[in-house]
Amino acid sequence: MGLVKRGKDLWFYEDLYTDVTYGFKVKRIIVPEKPTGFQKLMILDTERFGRVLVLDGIVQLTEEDEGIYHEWIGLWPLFAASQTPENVLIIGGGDGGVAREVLRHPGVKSVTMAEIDRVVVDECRVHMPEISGGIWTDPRFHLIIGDGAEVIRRMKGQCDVIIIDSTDPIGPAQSLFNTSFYESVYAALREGGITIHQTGALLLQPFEAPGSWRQMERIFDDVRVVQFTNVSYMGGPFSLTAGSRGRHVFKAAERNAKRNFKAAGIKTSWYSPEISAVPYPEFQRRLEVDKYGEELVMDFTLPEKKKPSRKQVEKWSRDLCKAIDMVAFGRPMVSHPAMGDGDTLVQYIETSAINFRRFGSRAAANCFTCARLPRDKAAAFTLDYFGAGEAVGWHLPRGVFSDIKSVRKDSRIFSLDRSGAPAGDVFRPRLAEAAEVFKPSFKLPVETGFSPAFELVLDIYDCEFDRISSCEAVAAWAVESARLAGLKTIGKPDAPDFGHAKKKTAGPSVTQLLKGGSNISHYSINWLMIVLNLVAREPIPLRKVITHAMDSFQGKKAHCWILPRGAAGKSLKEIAAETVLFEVRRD
Ligand code: AG3
Repeated sequence: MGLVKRGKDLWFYEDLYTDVTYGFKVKRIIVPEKPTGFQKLMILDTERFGRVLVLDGIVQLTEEDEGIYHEWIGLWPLFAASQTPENVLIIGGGDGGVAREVLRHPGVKSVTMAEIDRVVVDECRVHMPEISGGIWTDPRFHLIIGDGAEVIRRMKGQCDVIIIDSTDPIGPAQSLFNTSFYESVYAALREGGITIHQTGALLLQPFEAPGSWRQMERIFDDVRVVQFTNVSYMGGPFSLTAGSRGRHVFKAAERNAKRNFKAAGIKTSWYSPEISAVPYPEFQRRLEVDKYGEELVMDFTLPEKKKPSRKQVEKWSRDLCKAIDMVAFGRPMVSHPAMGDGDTLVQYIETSAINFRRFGSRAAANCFTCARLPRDKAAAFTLDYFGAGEAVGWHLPRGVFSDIKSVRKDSRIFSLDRSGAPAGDVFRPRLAEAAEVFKPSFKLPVETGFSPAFELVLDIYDCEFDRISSCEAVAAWAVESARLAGLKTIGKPDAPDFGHAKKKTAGPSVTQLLKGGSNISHYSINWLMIVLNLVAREPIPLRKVITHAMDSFQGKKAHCWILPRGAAGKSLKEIAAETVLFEVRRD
């Protein structure tokens, strides 16, 4: 909405969300909105908040309450560390507020600020000089105009504290929210060092802090969220996500803070080591829960002459949601109401989807969650519901950011008993090279007659935000992908927005129903990845389909599983031997 006239008055309304906003009365436009080459900048003067810096329609700071944010993000990491923080790196922070706070610490010897946008630095210095205060004449302060993601690569092991004072992960700051950036932050820290990153409003951007937490937890030795509240970042509890190099750094954080704050002898208005910055328990729970993607894939024998009807499968999908405590999104889709051989039912759930199909007397069901999955409950409920006989389960770690060897170790293939628990031996998929799988001599299980269908499970990492965040783009990709695969589509791709545009879910989902199969994909805009499942009864050109998906989303790495589906009369060992896992890189 931006600037809006209300009667005689001019108002500003923030543009961060599409369904909620807040506004304030504008006294004067100090810098009318203008492009900087990276983003749009505007500075306003307001009655209530003083001057306000707005980037791309989002409030970055107000003179009235900037101290709250700058003290917490600037001072929390300085005081939490056990060593004196001598070298500090700030990524972003062009207004100078963080540098101002950091330089108050008497032990700090050097502060480098890497800001990509010179216009932010210049305009704030002219129109809001109090924000940066005396930093410009402080010999300890160094400014680099450049991409923080590049600057940091040159600073191996040099920094005690790295503060990432970025905009939200849309626009120029996107490259600061992915795994390779966090890896370079870790590499730039000294042992015992701390990094901290602004990660959004916990309630209104519910996937942002968990998304960063999840990536950071795989790289840093410990991670924690610091919660504070100010007025100008709409939505109440706001998050800073901190990571440490060294396992025991945060365990001593509170104790260190009290001691170090006292020793530093500085006066603060908003930060205090006595104030608990621990997130509310519900937010902590979400951080823990949203860390994992898991999929349970089940093939089981149906009781003789029992072919479940569409109604029965629909009820299974609804009741399974209840059993695993997930909310169903929208209504189930079916490729054919008769639910004959290979026909598919897909039900989106709050974090991904569940689906069912049948091949003769074998049923094939998947339960996928981008959150912790109560696996045994899902299996027990399903096997009991359908009165299943002999059953095979694959338990796959999805979107876990691990190396391919750990992914293999965590991909389990087992027999399932009615309690839902694995019974007997547990197998792992066969690890293959992409080159082997992409050779014409490689045969899919449908080509050898091993099984009536196969499933390609694909996790694509490090995709480009713009390519994965639009429903239209992902829908177009799904159609093109089916065409390349030579698979017949049924109807149009279903790519609903269950709220990702309003930041209520982590990303869009798309389902393209196919004759005898389906392509069900989910796009996580915080993890910058696509997780896709393609089931088909016909062979497909694997290399073409996989590289097309990676090219379409500019993904850099993919983990791919191929699973035989619906195989009857095969031993668990044979099924495991037909299950292949491989990695594809696109450099
Ligand atoms: N940088 C963080 C602004 C975050 C706004 N986002 C939001 N309200 N969700 C501010 C720069 C101040 N130095």
